[in-house]
Amino acid sequence: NPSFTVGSKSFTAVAINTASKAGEWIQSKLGDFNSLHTKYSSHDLVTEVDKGAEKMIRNLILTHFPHHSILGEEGVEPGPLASQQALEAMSDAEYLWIVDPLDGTTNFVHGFPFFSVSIALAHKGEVIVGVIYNPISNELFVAEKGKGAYVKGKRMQVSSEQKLSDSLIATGLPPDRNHALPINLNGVQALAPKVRNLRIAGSAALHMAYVAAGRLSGFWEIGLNSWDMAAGALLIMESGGTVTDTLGNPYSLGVRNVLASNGAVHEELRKELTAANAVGTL
Ligand code: 2AM
Ligand code: CA
Ligand code: CA
Ligand code: CA
Repeated sequence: NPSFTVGSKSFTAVAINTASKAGEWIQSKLGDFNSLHTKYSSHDLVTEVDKGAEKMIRNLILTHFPHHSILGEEGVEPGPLASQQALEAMSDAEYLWIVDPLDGTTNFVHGFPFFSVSIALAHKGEVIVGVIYNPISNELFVAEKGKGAYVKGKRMQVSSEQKLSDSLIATGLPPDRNHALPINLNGVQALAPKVRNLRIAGSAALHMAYVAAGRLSGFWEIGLNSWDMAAGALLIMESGGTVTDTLGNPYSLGVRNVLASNGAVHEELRKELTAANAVGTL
């Protein structure tokens, strides 16, 4: 079993402290930032706040653990190939921090208050700590492998819905308009009439934290990256839920097309996505 500390320093305490500091800074910049750039297209935004938050997070982590590796969204060239290559290049690291400094940039830019900081720590490729912080609701979601998951100090458990027709399910609309988006829209079209309702709120990490907290019964999305999911996946598994890819293979850091649920509706969701040609091929 990996330890959660080096000397007296707790990995989890550093993850919590770092996510909180970055989140408070991001919140202070809401409606007060200048530079806005697009990465691939007008759908894919990045701001000085994304970059500043990542810098802050890197510095804080490296202050405590100078020999650890860090994979952060803003340190990687845009596009699916570069992000897969960056993950592979770092897969040898014993301790790898996986960071999305601001998940939900589009929401942040528009002042829609649903975004988060996501920080995970993997030991030899397995996520052992996951923290997601929503500065607007002041909710901190924390999981340690084998030790459960908590929001604001309260133990979380996934929802109890047994059928899709009783379930609130979330997804995302990926910015890749040519490939990932049409695949995901197949799923939206097929599932919308079958679930209680769908939510598309714009932060994959927060959607996953909500599955862990039992506020959503499931979530799927095509074309995500490791930093969107690493913390959320551990939160869900430690809350009693199930995380796979859209084909049903177990979660790992390399998963791009994710299916997460309370477990009970997992198979029903997977079948619907398969029937709708919405599992993706990335
Ligand atoms: P971001 O805000 O950190 O960029 C919404 O569907 C989700 O898609 C968000 O979690 C968003 O993360 C993510 N996302 C944004 N750009 C993306 C891209 N180019 N490829 C895949 N996912 C992306
Ligand atoms: Ca982004
Ligand atoms: Ca993200
Ligand atoms: Ca981001």
